[in-house]
Amino acid sequence: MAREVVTTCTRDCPNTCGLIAQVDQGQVVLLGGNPRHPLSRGVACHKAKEFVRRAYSSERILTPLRHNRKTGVWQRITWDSALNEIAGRMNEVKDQYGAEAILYYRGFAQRTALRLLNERFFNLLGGVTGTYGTLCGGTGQASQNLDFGCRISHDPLDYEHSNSLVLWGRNPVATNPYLLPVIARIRRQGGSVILIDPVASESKRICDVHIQPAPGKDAFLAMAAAKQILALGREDREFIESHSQGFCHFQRILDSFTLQELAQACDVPVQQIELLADVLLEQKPTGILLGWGLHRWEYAHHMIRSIDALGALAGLIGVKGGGVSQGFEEYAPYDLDWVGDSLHPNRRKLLMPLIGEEILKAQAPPIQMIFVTAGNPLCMAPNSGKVAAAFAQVPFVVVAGHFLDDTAEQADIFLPSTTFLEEQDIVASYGHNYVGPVNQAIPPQGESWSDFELFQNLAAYFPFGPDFKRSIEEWLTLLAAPLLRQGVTLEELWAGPVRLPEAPMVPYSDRKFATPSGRFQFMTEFNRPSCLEGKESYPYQLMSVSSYEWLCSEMTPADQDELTVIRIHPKEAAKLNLADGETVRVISNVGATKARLKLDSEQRQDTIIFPRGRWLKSGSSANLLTRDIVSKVGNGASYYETKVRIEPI
Ligand SMILES: Nc1nc2c(c(=O)[nH]1)N[C@H]1C(S)=C(S)[C@@H](COP(=O)(O)OP(=O)(O)OC[C@H]3O[C@@H](n4cnc5c(=O)[nH]c(N)nc54)[C@H](O)[C@@H]3O)O[C@H]1N2
Ligand SMILES: Nc1nc2c(c(=O)[nH]1)N[C@H]1C(S)=C(S)[C@@H](COP(=O)(O)OP(=O)(O)OC[C@H]3O[C@@H](n4cnc5c(=O)[nH]c(N)nc54)[C@H](O)[C@@H]3O)O[C@H]1N2
Ligand code: SF4
Ligand SMILES: [Mo]
Repeated sequence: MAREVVTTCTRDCPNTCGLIAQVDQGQVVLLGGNPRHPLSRGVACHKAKEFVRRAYSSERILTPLRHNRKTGVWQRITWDSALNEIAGRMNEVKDQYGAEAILYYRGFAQRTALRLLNERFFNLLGGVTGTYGTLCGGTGQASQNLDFGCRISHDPLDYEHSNSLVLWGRNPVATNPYLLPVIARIRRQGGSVILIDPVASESKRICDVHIQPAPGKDAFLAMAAAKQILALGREDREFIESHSQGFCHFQRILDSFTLQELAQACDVPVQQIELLADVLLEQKPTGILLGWGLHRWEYAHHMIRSIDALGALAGLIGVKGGGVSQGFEEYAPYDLDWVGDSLHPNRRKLLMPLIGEEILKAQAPPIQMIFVTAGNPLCMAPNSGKVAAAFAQVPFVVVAGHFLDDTAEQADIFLPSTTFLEEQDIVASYGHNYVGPVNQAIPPQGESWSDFELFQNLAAYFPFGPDFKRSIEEWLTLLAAPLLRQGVTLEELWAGPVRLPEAPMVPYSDRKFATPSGRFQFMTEFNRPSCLEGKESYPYQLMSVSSYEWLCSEMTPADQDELTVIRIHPKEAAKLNLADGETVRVISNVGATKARLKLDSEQRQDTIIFPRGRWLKSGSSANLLTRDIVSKVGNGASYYETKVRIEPI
């Protein structure tokens, strides 16, 4: 008889599904959805099944390893000798260069409560160098903070009140399945679901209309729809006059363009702009959902702020079933004092989107040691070539993970990590308002340790060891204290998903905004970004989007034998004399890589769609091409500001 363990998917995914692991004779035989989770409602995605395969993969590394980076020889070692060597090197580096010569790089792969203690370890060790900025969602948050004071998204359960939906740069079929029943319900009831995406993504087939703007030009599209609403005299005057600030400046920006000019700038027919405005006006309330694709532009804030402004004009702010929503703060429920950042308020931080460059140029002290958990920056940070060069020059690298991926291959010491199936913890979400239990379904595989166990045991080598030595239950009681104060118990948290008691269903329904004026803030400035690269040599915008099949770079070494399948419009392929299935070289001003071509007449002619995540060692990796530049607002990685050309091999 299989045993059922209630748990939660902790992977880097906004869905954070409630899961049930069926365990038979100590093995997970099925990982399915928990019917008691109000959003995932018993459904888990195809990647959950894949995750079980990953957890049991014969290629997963289950013992600590030492690596001779010169000869390439890997050697199995004990945890004792691994920790001894790491602690010794930490002390040496600290004594010789100071703690800032150690860089702690925390990736995004797991965002559970106990992961906060990883940071605590490094704060107790001394003010090591950390990171700031993000490869993921910070740009959107920072941009929306400018308009709303504090970004708060509608509870996804609130979309039950929406009569229409706009998916603006979001691909729920691949990345966010809890939206699928919402979309189906709206359409069943005759409402429209509009996809706005330069890429014809997997979500196109579940939407009524696909608006396919030129990449990175959504600000013009949002402004065009706003202009149309104003031309019809249908803007929400009451909201504008009583609850907003800066509207006249925004209107001045709109006045500097004609509707035709805006339509041309985003390359969307006027008729589709009229349709968008019509849906916002006639199918109220419309939920506007921003995805993460929008963040990866240098001027992403223009796009996001224009969309916020459009939502405000259309009367969607603070309204049931409406709103302009994006993400949630997955660490909001916890007491962040335990991270210990205040111990070293002035410690050095490197800008994550420029991590290669930042490591290379770090001086006084130069980086002597890097410790990576839950990340694969060599593959996933922009400009992989530079990141690899930076790691190569650092004398001592420790990587904790599951497989020998690109980053692990640069390690001197590799530490085997558990998967969430092997851990006890809790996890909040960046895609909704539920905290879920992570209950241990199976014992740690091989000699793998959770990050918690790793840092607790490593702490024992230092004077602050006793501080760390508390049980999981004790730590969670401390970390989740704000939740417990709101009446939630740890027992409840471990039994199933718990909604954050204070999270609003409909933010800003009281029309209060944490902006300096207390009002919604319209965008008041718009400087048109110029195109940085020559059109002729690199004619295609590289859209290095999420893959439907896999999550970030979480694949196995065996998956690296194939080339990434990239999509291009057949007319462009014909111009270049390239055939479907052909192997090509993709070249940017940063680097080059190989890929397999697939012709797709639904794509724009000025884009190449290149799913991110395949490793460098496959010779077919998106970030060998991406430029390392940082967004103007929010310190985000502007991956999509990359142009490429392709050639036959
Ligand atoms: N299957 C799968 N699921 C995943 C992931 C994965 O790798 N694979 N990754 C996870 C992670 S880390 C995250 S952050 C989320 C991301 O979740 P999503 O935001 O849904 O996914 P993305 O692929 O990042 O971007 C969504 C869409 O934005 C579009 N886009 C890009 N630029 C523009 C633009 O200028 N304008 C408009 N309108 N659209 C644009 C892209 O073409 C893409 O189709 O998904 C998570 N879930
Ligand atoms: N070109 C391009 N690149 C992108 C993006 C893009 O749109 N285009 N999007 C970006 C986005 S949204 C994101 S979030 C980042 C993700 O970037 P990263 O977080 O760097 O990449 P992942 O692939 O999630 O890293 C997974 C690694 O974490 C390890 N791991 C998993 N769980 C654990 C654990 O519990 N403990 C430890 N120690 N290790 C663990 C896995 O074994 C694996 O090595 O990539 C970004 N990269
Ligand atoms: S949708 Fe996301 S959270 Fe849900 S099972 Fe799949 S990967 Fe995990
Ligand atoms: Mo992400």
